[in-house]
Amino acid sequence: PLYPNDPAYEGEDQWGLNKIEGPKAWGIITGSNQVIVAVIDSGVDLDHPDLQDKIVAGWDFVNNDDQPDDDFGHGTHVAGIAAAATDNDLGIAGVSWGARIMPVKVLNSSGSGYMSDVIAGMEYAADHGAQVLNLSLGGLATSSEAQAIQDAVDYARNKSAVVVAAVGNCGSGCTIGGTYYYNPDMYPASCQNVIGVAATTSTDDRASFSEHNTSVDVSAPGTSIYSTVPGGYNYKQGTSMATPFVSGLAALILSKWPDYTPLQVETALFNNADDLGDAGWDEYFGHGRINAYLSLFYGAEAASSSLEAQAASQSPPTLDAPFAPGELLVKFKDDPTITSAEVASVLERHALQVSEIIPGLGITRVTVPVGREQEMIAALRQEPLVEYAEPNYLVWALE
Ligand SMILES: [Ca+2]
Ligand SMILES: [Ca+2]
Ligand SMILES: [Ca+2]
Ligand SMILES: [Ca+2]
Repeated sequence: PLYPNDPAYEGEDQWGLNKIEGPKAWGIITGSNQVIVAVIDSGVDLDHPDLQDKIVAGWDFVNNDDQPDDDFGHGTHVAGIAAAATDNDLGIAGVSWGARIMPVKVLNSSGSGYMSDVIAGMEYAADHGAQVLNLSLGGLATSSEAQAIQDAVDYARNKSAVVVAAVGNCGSGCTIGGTYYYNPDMYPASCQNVIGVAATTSTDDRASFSEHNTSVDVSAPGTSIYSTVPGGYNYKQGTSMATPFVSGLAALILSKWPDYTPLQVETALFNNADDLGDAGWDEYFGHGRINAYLSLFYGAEAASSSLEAQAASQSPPTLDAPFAPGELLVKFKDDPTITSAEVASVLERHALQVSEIIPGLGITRVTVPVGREQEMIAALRQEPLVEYAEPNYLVWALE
């Protein structure tokens, strides 16, 4: 085993690192600086002394600038858990000592944002070489209406990026946007090809808030988690905090096995997790609490898609999910015989104003009269040229 000299680790403020067998894993590999973890969140404190040397260029999709600083305090915490500067006699240790952090700001100073920015952020990260996408955020959507975020997941995955997302903190019920929800499916965690992460305690119990449903693939420490915050360090809890433990471990796996596909990384994580609760996969812990040492030591051999199949067989719940008023996400069919004039005429017929085109995926954000979103969605879904039309869901930091 290898033990870092960071004071918070030595002072036993970072129980999660020992729980996942960090020291034994670090004895094998401490993490390559060739692996980039995108923290798609509220930004990162770009000059935090325990992070600044780990940060690569990113983007701020909220303010549309190249300074994705953290004005909410969530993304900085997430970044430190996955990949703080480690063994530098300062602050905390991260799961991957070497991985670099790409800050991608999609949540505003209140910790909320739009699915359209999450999609654009995922695409940006995948296009700029991130191999792990950490999404400690989520929104409500029905699976039939979450095609835009699924497209972004698939886009990233086709560029060999592993997508890791928090399953949500409404496991004992919660109020979102004035409506009470119990254990709702959160997106992107509920998309296919996403590693959904639940939260555990220092005694390997489920954190009381952690959601339990088919989106749970694995679990990781998520209570009393000490990490970086803007200007210092503090404790937070949430599936948001569990998620970067998995992202950091994915970065370690990719350091040892650089040619692994996302499926092989998932398999290494799933097959080598410490089973908790009922034997085998269960909806509280998924395949179990991650084990960094075993995931590295044995590596992946076979594909495991049982959970994805299980998730696909569930009928989607109907949710009155909060969305951006007066905005829709529309995708036109990817068909070279469709002319731009034909697209323009559809837009014109429905009096739609284009606000933004998310380039790689060809998803268009359009404005419609406030209050008429559902009516416009129904009308657009009748258009032969339209592949899908959906609300622009609101998303939140899952703390
Ligand atoms: Ca900025
Ligand atoms: Ca440190
Ligand atoms: Ca999954
Ligand atoms: Ca189990």
